Amino acid sequence: MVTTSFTTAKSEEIFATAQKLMPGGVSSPVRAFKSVGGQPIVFDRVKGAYIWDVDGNQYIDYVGTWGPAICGHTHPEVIGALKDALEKGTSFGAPCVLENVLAEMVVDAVPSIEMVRFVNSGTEACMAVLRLMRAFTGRQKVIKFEGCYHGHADMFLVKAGSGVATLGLPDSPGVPKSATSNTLTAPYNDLEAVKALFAENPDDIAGVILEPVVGNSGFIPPDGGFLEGLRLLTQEYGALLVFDEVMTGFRISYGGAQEKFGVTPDLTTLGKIIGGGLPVGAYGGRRDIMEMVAPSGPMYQAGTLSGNPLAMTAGIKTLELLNKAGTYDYLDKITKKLSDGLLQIAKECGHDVCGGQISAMLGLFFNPGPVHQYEDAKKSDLAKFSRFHRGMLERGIYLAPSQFEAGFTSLAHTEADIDRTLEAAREVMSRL
Ligand code: HOZ
Repeated sequence: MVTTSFTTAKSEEIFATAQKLMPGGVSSPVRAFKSVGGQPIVFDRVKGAYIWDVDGNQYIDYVGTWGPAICGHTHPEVIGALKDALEKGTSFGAPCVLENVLAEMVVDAVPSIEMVRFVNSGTEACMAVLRLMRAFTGRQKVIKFEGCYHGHADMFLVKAGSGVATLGLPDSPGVPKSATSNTLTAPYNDLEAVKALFAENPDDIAGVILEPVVGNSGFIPPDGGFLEGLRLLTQEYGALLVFDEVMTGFRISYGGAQEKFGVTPDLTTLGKIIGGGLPVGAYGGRRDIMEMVAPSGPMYQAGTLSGNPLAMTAGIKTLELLNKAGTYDYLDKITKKLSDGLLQIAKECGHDVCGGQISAMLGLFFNPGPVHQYEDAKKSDLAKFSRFHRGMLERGIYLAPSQFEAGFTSLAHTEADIDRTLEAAREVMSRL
């Protein structure tokens, strides 16, 4: 195991300059390592399941650029297709046939999606879907869950997960009260709380949006009956059900969490994997709702780079690679081996932990559990997680720098990678 040769001098030097140029030295908060301490690692290149920093250290990567790298980084078929597409141009700002190809793949795969609109990020997709929920129902209020993260648009920055949870931020300054006055919140997995909100506002709720499997307060699966209950409640009150599958889409299964759990929402947001590592997002759903979107209908939403040929190409190739027999069995097998192994080692080393996995998504809380919602996740031993994170980093294992983020595996992770990770975990856990 690598411990003594671990140096990060170049990373530190580059990050010192970055801090003078960019807020916190980063382009997105979670990666700043604020909650685990130490300095972020500055990376140079990626390949397969591995990532190399500017000091030459190699890591097994369980962040996978926060989800998109499910086929492994720089897959030769994705890169080859991108090189060909690049020669033809990076952006047309006009229709291209690649949009049809990816749209058809998404429609075929995701049970709720009959029509789709491509955008450039998950944030954009969620922002647009909220407008669509309101436009379609003519209602203003929306229910979101504590610790779920739907991007950084004003109306979602209420009890949000991901960076907001990681940094322990209260609601963000700069968000006007008027923007969030129609955002109602409930604890995740608490159907009674949602029932109460509907009973109080029977004619005012446009819909319910959630991560069907939470990845932004750590990994939290839905309790049995929760998704089904939301489906029935929204139908009863004439509201829409929206699954934010930016993280879970094409990861939990090819058809996402909605396919895995057999619950079909009215609308779905996607991102990450469908762009194969390039900036992309999408929202889609029932045809009668999607036909509200301009220019078919009156709800306005637009984007210069939306549906650009590079993002479409990377997405198409990535979905082609995923849509093969055995893909998800493999992802589930190696991820289960990792998750079970971590839980077992932690227990043998005397730590109170809980966690689990579904397909290629996993989590481990330093918390006796069970964790059903963000309030439970918050009780985790964050100082212990920080020491664990640092120890793993020093041994060549790159984990998300927050207890409140999920872990991701890819088709490029081998059994040997998992064994090496567990060996490192045993060393670290025995000294925590
Ligand atoms: N929203 C991402 C995690 N859920 C964080 C992205 C980043 O910091 O790069």
